[in-house]
Amino acid sequence: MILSRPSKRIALVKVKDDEPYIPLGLLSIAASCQGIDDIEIDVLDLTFPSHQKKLWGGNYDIVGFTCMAMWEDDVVRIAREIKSICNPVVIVGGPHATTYPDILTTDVIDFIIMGEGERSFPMLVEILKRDEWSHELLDNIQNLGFKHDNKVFLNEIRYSDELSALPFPSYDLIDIGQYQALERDPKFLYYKKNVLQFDYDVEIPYEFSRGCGFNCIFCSTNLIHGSMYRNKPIGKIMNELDCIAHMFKDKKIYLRFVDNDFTRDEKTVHQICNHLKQLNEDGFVIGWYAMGRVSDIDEDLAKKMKQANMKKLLLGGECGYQEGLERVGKQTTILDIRNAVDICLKNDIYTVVTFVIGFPWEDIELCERTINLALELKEKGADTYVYPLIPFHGTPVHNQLSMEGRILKPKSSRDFDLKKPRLFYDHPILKEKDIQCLLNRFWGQAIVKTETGE
Ligand code: B12
Ligand code: SF4
Repeated sequence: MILSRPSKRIALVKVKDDEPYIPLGLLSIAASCQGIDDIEIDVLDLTFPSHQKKLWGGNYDIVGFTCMAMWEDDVVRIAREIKSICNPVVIVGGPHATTYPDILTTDVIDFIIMGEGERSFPMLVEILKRDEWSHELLDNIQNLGFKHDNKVFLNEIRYSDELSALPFPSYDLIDIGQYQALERDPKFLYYKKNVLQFDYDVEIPYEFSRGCGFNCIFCSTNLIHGSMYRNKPIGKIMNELDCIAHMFKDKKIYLRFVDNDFTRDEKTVHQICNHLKQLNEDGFVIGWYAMGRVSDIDEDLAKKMKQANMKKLLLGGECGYQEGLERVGKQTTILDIRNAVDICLKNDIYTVVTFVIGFPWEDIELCERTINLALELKEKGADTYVYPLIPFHGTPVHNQLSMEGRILKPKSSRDFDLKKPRLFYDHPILKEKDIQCLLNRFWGQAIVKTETGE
């Protein structure tokens, strides 16, 4: 029997990272190509040495990278290396390709896909299969960025109106055992805090909604998935949860809902909770984690989520003073934050609240008010984090600072890391050392409290 090589070999790549996780976006666009004949897709997570080897030796025709802001330098470096080996077509998608389409001017990047990729990526693959393509053909692909005669063309970006047609992500393209092993590697503290903290085997990401309907000045999610909140029909969600439960039935699953606002649609959340409770009663072991909005949390919802085996809830606190919340556009109140935390802790939900300091209008006193609220909630029993503001490309705060000429170019894209106590722009009042002192105060006090068990 003669085995013929598929006409296009495609690698979908996530660069090596210090926080390992299953790249859901790549699994979703891989699934969107299922109807295309004569292609072969590998999803490669370069955190694994075996995947690095596969990329270098795989003789791929198309290499698609998912890219967050902090990965830009790695993506460009690897694209350059792989171009010199087998000269594939290089496509970049994900948050950074969307919010910073200028990345397309890099010589080794041929195409970008901005926003959601499930419609545009398979259309592009179909065209690339022909080995020659015209400007006119590319013009018809929404969300695509391409180059022609040394000029960059960015097509119109469209977001899905509803999610019923989204494909079930190709979880079958990942080796779950590799991720499970990684999660036990002491280097990866992030996972220790999630999967291991609650004694699960492996974290599986899942998404049932997109958009959030708000427009906080520091957030780029609206650009990536659109501003309108919409979710999959409940029947589809239940089917997909069943599929995940069965696919990984020999594992204790730690399900990560990646939705911006899990708690947004009360009816759907109640139905999801009932279903997860039922799956656990049927013998599957599924704990889960989600991100919610403080103003959505009430006693009834918290009880329901706890009964369905919710292990952890992340809430965006953002600011410790009301005027800050208003200027950020969060549309919540300080009272909402305190209430939500009280309710979650009362219902024995492990609650994480994140805050941001260093907004353009803030002085030390305002930042301290945020730190004080974070410490107050920590003292009550929540797990709180305070991060410096990173003005990501395309966000309202970035646009404003950029107009004022205040954005500082980092030495490396890896600096776009919230864990680094940095100032990413020329702040009118604060200096970088102020941010460092403020964060030291938070972490110093936070650690003392935890260590002494106060
Ligand atoms: C879950 C999550 C995490 C998880 C897992 C990360 C992940 N990307 O899966 C964890 C907790 C690890 C994480 C960490 C961080 N995150 Co995060 N995270 C998210 C979140 C909430 C969901 C991501 C997701 O799975 N979405 C669902 C999938 C289906 O969508 P997607 O990945 O965007 O993919 C779609 C498109 O982007 C596109 N696409 C993506 N890749 C590709 C590739 C190709 C070739 C193509 C054609 C298309 C394409 O098609 C996909 C389908 O439509 C997003 C916000 C959001 N709602 O998207 C933030 C988000 C991605 N995170 C963000 C940030 C900043 C971070 C951190 C840097 C924060 C920090 N601590 O410093 C870290 C960095 C992580 C690291 N060290 O690598 C930012 C990125 C901003 C930016 N411009 O880069 C986002 C957008 C949140 C925000 N508020 O703006 N994150
Ligand atoms: S921070 Fe949350 S509420 Fe605000 S725009 Fe982003 S996802 Fe929406």
